[in-house]
Amino acid sequence: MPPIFTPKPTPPLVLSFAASDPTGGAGIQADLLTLASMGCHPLSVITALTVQDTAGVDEILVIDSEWVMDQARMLLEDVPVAAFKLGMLGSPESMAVIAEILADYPDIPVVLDPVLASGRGDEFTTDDMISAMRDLLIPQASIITPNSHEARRLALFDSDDDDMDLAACAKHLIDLGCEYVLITGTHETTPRVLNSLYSLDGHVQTDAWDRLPGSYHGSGCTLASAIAATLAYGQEMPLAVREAQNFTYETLKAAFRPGMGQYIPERFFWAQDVQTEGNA
Ligand code: PXL
Repeated sequence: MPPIFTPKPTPPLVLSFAASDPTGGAGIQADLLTLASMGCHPLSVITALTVQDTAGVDEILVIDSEWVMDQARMLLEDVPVAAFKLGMLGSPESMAVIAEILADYPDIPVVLDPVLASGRGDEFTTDDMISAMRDLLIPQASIITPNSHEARRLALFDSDDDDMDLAACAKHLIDLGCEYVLITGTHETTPRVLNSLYSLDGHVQTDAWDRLPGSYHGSGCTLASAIAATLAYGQEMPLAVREAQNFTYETLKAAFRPGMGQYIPERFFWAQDVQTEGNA
């Protein structure tokens, strides 16, 4: 008798809206690697192309918002998505069409990484985009994951209160309508990196991590995708956020430097271990 073919169960599907980073460090490539490494199947809608190397971004080609919409709509008619992840979205028009799509799937968790600039300072955003993010996307997000610079920029956008500390910024962002805010502390001067999670009830948890020596390209994309993966597996938010940080920390410890610029997180650190053991 021929062997009976039993189809394998489909892993959780996570749809990432993001821009291409040819280095594979950040952007959609970071999301695909992270989601795959965490056992999800990644779906992708490309919002922009960048020309960059590990040292910086040279050019950005924004994809027309109609194309962004068509890519997503066709996919969503076909397959059931367990979580959405939003990275660099390219234009206020694309943000508007993505907001419409999210509104049609209100039960699917949304992880919004409010990418305003690269970690190296390349600027990605206009005031129109910050407005669209605040008005259309943050209200639909299950969690947003700004670093401390992004949290201040997003919160202070409509405020003159320069004295707002990060907890006050978090409250301001929660008031825009998202369920959780995770503010990452890499850019602060604390001895350890402090990542703090807030909800409508206020401060939920702070996780502290040793400062690693390198400068990393794509750590924020990795963290946000890892949260999307853990949510797609049904984890509750506080635990999802902690597990995603754990995963990200491992990728940074195993990071490599392929060119003359920043280090790239090793999203398959666990496969490397297996390989080394196999060769021993
Ligand atoms: O890390 C934010 C980010 C997101 N998306 C793309 C990027 C970067 C940073 O450089 O290039 C495409």
